[in-house]
Amino acid sequence: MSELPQEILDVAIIGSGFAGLGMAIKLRQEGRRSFVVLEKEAALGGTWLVNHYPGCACDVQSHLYSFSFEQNPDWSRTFSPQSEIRDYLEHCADKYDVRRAIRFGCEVTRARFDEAAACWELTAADGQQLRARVLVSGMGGLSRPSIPDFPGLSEFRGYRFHSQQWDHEYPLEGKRVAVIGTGASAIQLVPRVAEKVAHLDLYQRTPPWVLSKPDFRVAPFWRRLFRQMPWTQRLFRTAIYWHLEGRAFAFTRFPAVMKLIQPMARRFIARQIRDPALRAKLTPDYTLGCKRVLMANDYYPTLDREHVDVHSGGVKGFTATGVIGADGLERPADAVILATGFAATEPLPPGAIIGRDGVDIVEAWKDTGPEAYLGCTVAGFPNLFILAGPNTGLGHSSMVFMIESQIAYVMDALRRMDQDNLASVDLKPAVQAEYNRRLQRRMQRTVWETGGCRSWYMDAGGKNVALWPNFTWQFRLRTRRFRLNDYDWRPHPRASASGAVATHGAQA
Ligand code: N01
Repeated sequence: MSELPQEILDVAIIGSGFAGLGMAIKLRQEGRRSFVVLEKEAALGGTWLVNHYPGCACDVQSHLYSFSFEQNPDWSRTFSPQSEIRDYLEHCADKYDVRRAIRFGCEVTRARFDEAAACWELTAADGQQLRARVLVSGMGGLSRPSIPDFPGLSEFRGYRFHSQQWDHEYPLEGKRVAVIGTGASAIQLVPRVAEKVAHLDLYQRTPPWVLSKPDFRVAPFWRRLFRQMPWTQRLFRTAIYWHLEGRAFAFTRFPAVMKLIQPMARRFIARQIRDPALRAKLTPDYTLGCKRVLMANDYYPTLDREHVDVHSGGVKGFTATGVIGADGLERPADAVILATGFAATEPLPPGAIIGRDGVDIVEAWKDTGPEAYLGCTVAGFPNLFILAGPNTGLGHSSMVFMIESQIAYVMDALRRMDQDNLASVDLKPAVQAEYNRRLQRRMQRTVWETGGCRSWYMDAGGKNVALWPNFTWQFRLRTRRFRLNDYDWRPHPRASASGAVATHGAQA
């Protein structure tokens, strides 16, 4: 292990997806030079780099699912494919000159707050160490694949991989393949896999509600218009924003409205699935919106094909040669694709983030589940800012909007720390508790709580730790200013010795 470096950087950012990259760009734009982005992969892009399964695309309109300060007139479709989003992020890194701040292949395995020096000590997998005053996590909540502990899985001798670890080298042609899961990833990849394989068995535990996807090619006329008159694109973006924002009414305030959309979704199934038994299997019994509402035009037609079978009830286990369904029957499989989602309620492994008094963030969250203030700061973890943290996810709009709101909050915090010569800011436990008490009270009225389903938004205790139960503009308003009153803080030792912050006093 290398020695601790003497230099203390201003900011260390973990991850180079929308969150980490957006943070780096804002730091650069403000003329800050003392920062680094630590990226475990060999390239940037975060979730849009590592998820590259066939059919991978965004299910939020690209003209909104992009940075507000870098609108792209050249999106090829209303919902762009993964490769285009990854290229867009590459473009942003170059245009805003942040690539040189990224250390690729640097996986941070441990971050520990050093109370005396008021900085974070980071250790990477290869033993490299660095220190930074402020740590910004851009790791996202959906980066750790969830691989259920299916009985017999390790004995399965065929090929298997998770949707996030797609192996494009594996030839699917002519194979008998099992796909497990019917979430957002599965419905995108199943049609592409079905095109190639001899037989596909899809293991569904809970059917999703699926609506048609208004996915169109963006005609050259519109691209030209957006390029030549950028205000037209801003107008378009604003229209999409408010169109989607209107849905928050139904998701968070009047879930009964969701039931009015269900007949339309049922008709969508009926139009595309001929067999009544299969239709019944694919029709959810919970309120639309309780789990993520999915959009696809080719999912149901794929399930209606002769060589595709849907098996309800999930998976009982595995044998060396196949999968045992809920009906107890074993079906042979050459390959198994686990589209089983992410460990969203356990976003960090134990030992990764150690705060004040040596407390592990996993331990701090033991009783409450992941919780933060504005999804960003956690009591006992000074100078740590989490982007896309607990309860910032959305069921109805673009995460990039939430991320940009939080970035503005972090920038304001940095300015405030500089201005007042603060060494550390640590969220007051009472602020965190009150914020989350109100948030969870607000949550009770949402479709995620009342809709009669079990989703990945909930932790083991049934608490929704993933989603923001309100309008996104309300989140934007709340994150506009960093309020020092919400924090205990310590002045910088030099400032305190010189009396520069005497009027504030140390509250740590
Ligand atoms: O994961 P999921 P995902 N036995 O958790 C099933 C984002 N995303 O990767 O519904 C049997 O939704 C599970 O069944 P059930 C988006 O936020 C965005 O598809 O729990 N089955 C479910 O069917 C999304 O919500 C895009 O009963 C088991 C599936 O596996 C999030 O990522 C695209 C099981 C997991 O579905 C996650 O999506 C893709 C078990 N033990 C993803 N455990 C965009 O376009 C799990 N399942 C932006």
